[in-house]
Amino acid sequence: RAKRNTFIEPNFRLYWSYNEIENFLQRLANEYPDLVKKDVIGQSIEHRNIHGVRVSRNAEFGKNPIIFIDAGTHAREWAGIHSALYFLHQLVENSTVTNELLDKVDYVFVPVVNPDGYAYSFTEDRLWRKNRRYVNYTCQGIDLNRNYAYMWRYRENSCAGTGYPGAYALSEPETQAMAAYMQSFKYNFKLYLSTHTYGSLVLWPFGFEFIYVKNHKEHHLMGEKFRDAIYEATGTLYRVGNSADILYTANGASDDFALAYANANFAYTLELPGGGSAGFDYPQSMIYDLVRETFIGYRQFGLHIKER
Ligand code: ING
Ligand code: ZN
Repeated sequence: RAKRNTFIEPNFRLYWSYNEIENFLQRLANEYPDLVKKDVIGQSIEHRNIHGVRVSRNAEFGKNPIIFIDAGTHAREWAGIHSALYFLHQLVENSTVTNELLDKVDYVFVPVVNPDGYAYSFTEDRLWRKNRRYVNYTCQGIDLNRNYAYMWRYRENSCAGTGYPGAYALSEPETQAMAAYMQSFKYNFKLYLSTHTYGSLVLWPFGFEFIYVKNHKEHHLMGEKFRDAIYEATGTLYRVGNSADILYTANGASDDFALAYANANFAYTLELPGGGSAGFDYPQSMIYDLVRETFIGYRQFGLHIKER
């Protein structure tokens, strides 16, 4: 007998605490055991669980092409976390809308790569970015998006507010958890999306140097689908391009790692639109519109992967 859909629409007009996010992920796993599997992929510096969520209609995960989506690598980028959570919610709980996205594609989410930073940005410092490793009195936090094991420390090295890559590649439990989780799928990804804010940009590799990935034309095309669908729906205009060209170079980032080390066919960093006084502190009053807008873009990625 078909189960009645009795879920209570989660409140995407609010920012959720880490605890609320964990409860949401657990609820999805409990309520949709055939569709959703939740993994604890590791623990942060302060011993919080880092969660991964697999969504697939097949009993055997990864029979379909896999799309891997991360968010919350940088603590203050709350709008990215909630956009990923909303996409996950739509996939699982609004299947009349997302049927087309699940029939030929499997999804992996790590919605909060940096839970310590996220919690810290909630209670102590709204603009905190890095993880919560104590290095020394003047240097606190590793930039997790400089700590991945591809071209690690190719350029930067200082412990400035952004960009500190850590003592060695994958020195941090958060990036170790990500690398191990990627490996657990045998590096068999079609598409990797790393969700950040801000700048309204769709960035394709490489980021470490002014070098274009081999299939940059298809990267660009897929990015334009994301851009055009959102522009049509809401008028928000993204730019699509190479990270180094249209933003800046960055080494040890997750997208380069996913592509060059973890073998993904496509990898992007998404910079969602900015808001608030610092750009990263996107106002809560606007978050519901943003997560729905970002969904329109994520959907295009799903459709492109499904149809190629
Ligand atoms: N931006 C990304 C950063 O880690 C980036 C931009 C990613 C550039 C990957 C190049 C390669 O700095 C934010 N907002 O974090
Ligand atoms: Zn970021």
